[in-house]
Amino acid sequence: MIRFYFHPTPNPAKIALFLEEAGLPYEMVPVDTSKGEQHLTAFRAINPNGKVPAIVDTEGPGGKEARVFDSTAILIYLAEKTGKLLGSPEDRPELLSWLLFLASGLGPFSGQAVHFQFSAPKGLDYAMNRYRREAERHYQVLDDHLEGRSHIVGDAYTIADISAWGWLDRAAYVCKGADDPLGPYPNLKRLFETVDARPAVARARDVGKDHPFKKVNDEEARHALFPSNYPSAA
Ligand SMILES: N[C@@H](CCC(=O)N[C@@H](CS)C(=O)NCC(=O)O)C(=O)O
Repeated sequence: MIRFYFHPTPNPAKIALFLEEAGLPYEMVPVDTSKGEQHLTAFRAINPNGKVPAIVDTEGPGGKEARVFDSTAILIYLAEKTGKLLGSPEDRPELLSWLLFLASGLGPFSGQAVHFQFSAPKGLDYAMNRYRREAERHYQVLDDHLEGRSHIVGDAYTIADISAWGWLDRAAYVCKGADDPLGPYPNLKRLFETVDARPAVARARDVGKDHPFKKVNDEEARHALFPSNYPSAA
């Protein structure tokens, strides 16, 4: 059994999609990051970085309970555990390269682009432009790579496509104000639409639907999500 620590945001969404694709039994454990539940001692024992997603595999290596945190680590762990969505062994160098590109580039730059366009104080144009343009540059790298290819790695659907989907799903926020945010990247748009049409995506989107996650972006939420902005409280 997998315990899946979840909030309805892009990085946990990747794991929801993998679990649904693989048909692994799992129990969703809500972590309401707007209420600060990611900072609770019990959760920090599972992810010392205080972020979602994280999992506990009650039957980890050697039959022992194991924690895994960070979406890319979880995707690799679960893909290796199940033998699913890893692509072919010859493509492993490409898979690792693109997974790390997504984990260290597309994801963080997309996240910061959203932060500076929606949450940061007004007037920080340099930072806003820097992160948005870097996110768009990562879109372009992927779009160029996908020319003449059906998927990011090899010719099959893998965890690299799942990883990309998690953040591409938020392109309208990353590219604030754009009518068709993926329009300038036709190969990337095609990949997103191909993944997004999978039946498992509809199931992944339903994860946590019945839990009353906090939606209000008030002072409590800002303290919980951006604690480094409040050093005196740390
Ligand atoms: N590198 C991490 C990033 C995790 C992350 O930033 N998660 C966000 C949700 S998408 C989160 O927990 N935000 C709440 C917080 O930062 O306190 C991963 O890929 O899992």
